[in-house]
Amino acid sequence: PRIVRREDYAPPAYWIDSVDLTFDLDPAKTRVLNRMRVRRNPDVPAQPLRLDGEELNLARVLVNGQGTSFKMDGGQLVLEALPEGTEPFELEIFTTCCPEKNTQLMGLYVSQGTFFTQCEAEGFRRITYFLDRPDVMATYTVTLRADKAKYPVLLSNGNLVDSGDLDGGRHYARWEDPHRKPCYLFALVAGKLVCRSQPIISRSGTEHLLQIYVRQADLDKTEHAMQSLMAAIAWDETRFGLPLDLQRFMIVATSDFNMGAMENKGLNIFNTKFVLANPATATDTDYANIESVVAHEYFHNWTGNRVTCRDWFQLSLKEGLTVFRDQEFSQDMAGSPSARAVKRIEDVRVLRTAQFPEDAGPMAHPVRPDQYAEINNFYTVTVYEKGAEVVRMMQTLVGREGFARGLKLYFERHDGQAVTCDDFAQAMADANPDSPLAQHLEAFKRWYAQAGTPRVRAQGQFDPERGTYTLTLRQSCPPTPGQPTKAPFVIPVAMGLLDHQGHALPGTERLVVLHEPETTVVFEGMDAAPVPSLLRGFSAPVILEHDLSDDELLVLLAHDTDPFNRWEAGQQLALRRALAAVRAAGPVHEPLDGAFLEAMRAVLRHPALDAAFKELVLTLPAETYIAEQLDEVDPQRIHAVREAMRRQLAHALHDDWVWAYEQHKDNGAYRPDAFSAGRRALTGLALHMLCLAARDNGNPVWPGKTYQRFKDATNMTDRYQALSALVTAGHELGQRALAQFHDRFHAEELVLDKWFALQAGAPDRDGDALPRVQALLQHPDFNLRNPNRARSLISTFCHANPAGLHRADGAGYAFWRDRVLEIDAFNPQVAARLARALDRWRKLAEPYRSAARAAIEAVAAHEGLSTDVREVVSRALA
Ligand code: HT7
Ligand code: ZN
Repeated sequence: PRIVRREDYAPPAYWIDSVDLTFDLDPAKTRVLNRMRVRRNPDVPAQPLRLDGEELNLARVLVNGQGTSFKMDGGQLVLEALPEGTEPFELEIFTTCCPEKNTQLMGLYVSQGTFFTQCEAEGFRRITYFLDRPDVMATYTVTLRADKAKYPVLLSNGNLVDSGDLDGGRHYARWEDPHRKPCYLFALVAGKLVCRSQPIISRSGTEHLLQIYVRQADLDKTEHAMQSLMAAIAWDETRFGLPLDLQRFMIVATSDFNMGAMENKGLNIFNTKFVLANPATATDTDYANIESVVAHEYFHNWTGNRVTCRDWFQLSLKEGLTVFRDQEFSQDMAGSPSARAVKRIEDVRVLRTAQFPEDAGPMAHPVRPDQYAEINNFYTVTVYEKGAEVVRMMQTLVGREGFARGLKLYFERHDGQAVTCDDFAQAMADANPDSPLAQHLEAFKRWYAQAGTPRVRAQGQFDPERGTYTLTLRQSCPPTPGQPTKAPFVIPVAMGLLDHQGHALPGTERLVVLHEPETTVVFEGMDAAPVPSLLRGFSAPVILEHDLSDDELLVLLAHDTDPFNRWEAGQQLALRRALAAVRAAGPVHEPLDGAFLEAMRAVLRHPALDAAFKELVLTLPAETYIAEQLDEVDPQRIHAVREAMRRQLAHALHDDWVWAYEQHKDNGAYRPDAFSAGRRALTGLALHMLCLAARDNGNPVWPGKTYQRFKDATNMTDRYQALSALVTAGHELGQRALAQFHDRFHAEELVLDKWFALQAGAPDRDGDALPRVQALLQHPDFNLRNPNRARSLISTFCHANPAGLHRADGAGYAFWRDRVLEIDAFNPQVAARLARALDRWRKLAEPYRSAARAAIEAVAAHEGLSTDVREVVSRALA
């Protein structure tokens, strides 16, 4: 396949200044008339105009109203006989396409009788011939014509300027978007939808209309998304002085969507999962996700739309920055310092369980990749989450105010432009000339260029005679594909020192900026060896290695003023025990010791800690995270060890779990705020533990109580937690509850997704997970073509049930192989994400390794594989 390289970037040979599109919408044959004003780019040598197109039927091409010659070359429409000079000319292209056969969900497609578009990254070329690249920006006028009864609502970007009836029961609407935009931000929607409308007045006094369009039956689930949107608008004005620049801002929800949501200018299109919520159908996690995704897409209006990417290698310019902004927003919304820390811990958990493995595997790539075969494969946790960490480090290095100053300068310089990650970093540095960022800018930008997770090794030395504590920090970074050696990174290490009683030592808090392979920091006036608290708040996306003793970690867990490091100390203690038990020979015994269990009890019973924080501390590191620490991975052994640890926690802390449940179970009328959500999370964990303990001792009391709570619940969080506790513990009441849950919610698509996901992720017992999932594939409610449903069953099993997937008989891998091939035939993007589930196959112990390799090779050998899946499996095998 053709490899696209960053170094080959060249400006376009033509500019498209304006686009006038007319759509005659018909699911079987939609006609698209595209009239563009085009001009040669005087800075580029004269050459033919090559327009991208995919799965289009071309009917007519006119230049300034006259027929013209053209040729086709690898899907591109090539026009050679164009007017000389740099005067604009009119290019008119008439094509048709077939939205109802568009199973890839890229371009124009139909979902449940409604037309939707998805153009990022390269979907616009499936709608019309175009210069489908983000640095070509135009103004758009769009006329939509369709049957009025079937498609009463006709939407596109910008402002509605005209509408009316046509002959034959048809009608039309014309939209004008005054903002120049790249074609990936184009959108249209046409169908039977209703909307929640909300007029608002901004801080500067301008009026705007906010609208959320959904199916009639979903209208009562739009309030939270609207509240989130209003909060996001207010936040961006307050924190960064960025106002809403549109009269009308619309969100539309669809059940069929490849990703989470899309920031089309003024017409965001969302996966229903990130819009719809009411207390009966959505969990606290759903509520939190909606808040952050609604905000994320809204924030793109500035970071992505007003200033966009020059080319797709710069994707993190908009995605890393916008994820950082949505993380900050959610922290601010959470309120208390403790709730902010909980959000930070959750974000770091995602980074460490998903991005660190990516950075250590065959798909490792820099935040700004150097090459790709299929850009859709690079909407990754590296570009998004590690990209956000890079932006966060900039804020750490220039301070919060300095960061706002940098953003202001970025918009002053680049509003309306398509730019690069260098432009962003330069604006940040120029706005903060005395900062460590400006001082080390070129070295700092290695975060964009070098893949791999750096390691920082910390060693402390106390000298009782001099009363000094010397801390040495050394960095290194392992090789990644195509990058055998790495230059030093700029790593901000936030830190402080404690004494062994847990008191913070005054004057020891600082930000150490490591920019060389090794740095030494000396602390004077020390009476005794201190306990270092390093990388506070996870101030850099690195792996910290240290030789703190268990006792020192226990001090940090009990006393650190930095809540992130308190949680981290608990995770380190658990990880040490998990790794020791995994590495030990023979059957798994009890991996946890009294000191660890007492420390966990102390956290659980702590009078001043928030419930949400306790839930995080008492949740053991994930199996995939444990696996990442090992050179050779036996997934069954890791599962057995983690399960043994969970059971020990369940038994040893039994009375404490009962206490935690009783203390936190009553929360009044449902509100999705961080405080009550934390209480529900801890209640849920307590029920999981109590059902697990009951499994061993055969006592029916807690399963019975859990089942009762499942039935009596007044919100989905409590109901789902209870159901999950029963199913995860493998209790027979779980089956009864699953059936009742299905009966009650069979008409709610998003709730059924939870029903499938819960069963797909339930622990494997004697190899029962795979047959369970195979049976669910045959369930009448299963639909492989719907991405949410396919992900809820298949991706949950392949990505989040390691013991179910990694079977000694290789049947899990055969299942993966068959599903990847089956899905690839109609939706390569979804298939390629599923294909990533075996990225780390090389680390597997035998017999898993050989069986996994055979399955990947079988996929690679398949004829007609998409570019998407081909890129993933060939990198895996390289
Ligand atoms: N910017 C959006 C990316 C996106 C996307 C990319 C490829 C294929 C389908 C897609 N849907 C949405 C999402 C975001 O980051 O906001
Ligand atoms: Zn985004």
